[in-house]
Amino acid sequence: MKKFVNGDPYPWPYNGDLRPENTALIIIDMQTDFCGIGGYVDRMGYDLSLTRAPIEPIKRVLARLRQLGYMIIHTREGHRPDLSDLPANKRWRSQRIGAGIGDAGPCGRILVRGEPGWDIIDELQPLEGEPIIDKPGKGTFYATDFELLLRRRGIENLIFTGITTDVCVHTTMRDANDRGFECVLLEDCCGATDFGNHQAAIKMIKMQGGVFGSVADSAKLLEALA
Ligand code: C5J
Repeated sequence: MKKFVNGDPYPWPYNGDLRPENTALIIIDMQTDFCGIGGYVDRMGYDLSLTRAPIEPIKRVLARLRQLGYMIIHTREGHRPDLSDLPANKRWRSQRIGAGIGDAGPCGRILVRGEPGWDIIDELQPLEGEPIIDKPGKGTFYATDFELLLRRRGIENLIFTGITTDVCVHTTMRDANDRGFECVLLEDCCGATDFGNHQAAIKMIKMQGGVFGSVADSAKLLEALA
C-alpha cells in the first residue's frame, strides 16, 4: 500500500514507497557546539532558542521511527585534535569573529572531536548500533562513508532533521538530491542561527516543484506513519 506524508509542494515520497527498509532519518549536528550554552554558536552570539527549538520535535520523531525499525543516522561536525583536517580559511574566519575552531572554550576546544562541546546533546544521544557520521565539513557526503552506508542498506528516502537548516542540513539535502535520494525536510525539526535564514532555506526547497525535495513537519510525518 502506498503511503504519503502531506508535504509541500508535493506529497512525499513522490512514489508513495515509504517503508522502514528504504527510508532513513538523518539527524544533523545536534551537538552542544550548535545548541548548548558555551558552545560554538553561543560563542558567536546567536540566539540559542532558535537552534534548540527542534529538540522536542526531533525527540518525538526519533522515538516513533526507532519503534518502527527505520534506519537512524546521526552526524557530527568536527575536526581532529591536531586540526590537520581543518582548512586554514575555515579556522581564520572563525577566529575573526571570536569563536576560533580548535580554540579553548567553556565546552572544551571548539568543534574538536572528543571534546564535550562536540558531542551530541543528552536529549538525542544515539543508541548502540545507530551510525554516527563524523564529518569535517558542512555536507555529510564529503570525506565520509555516508553514501556507502545508505546504498548498502538500500535506502532511497531521506528524512532531514537537525541544525542548521541553511548550512549543514541544506548542504546535505542538496547533495543527497543530486545523488537521486528522495528527500523531505521536517521544518519544526530544524533550526538556524537566524529565523529568516531558516524560512528562506525552506522556501528554496519548495521552488521549481520541489527543487531539492519536499517539506513537511513532525506532525505530518507521524500522521502518515500512524
Ligand atoms: C554550521 C552546521 N552552521 N551544523 N554548521 O556551521 O550547520
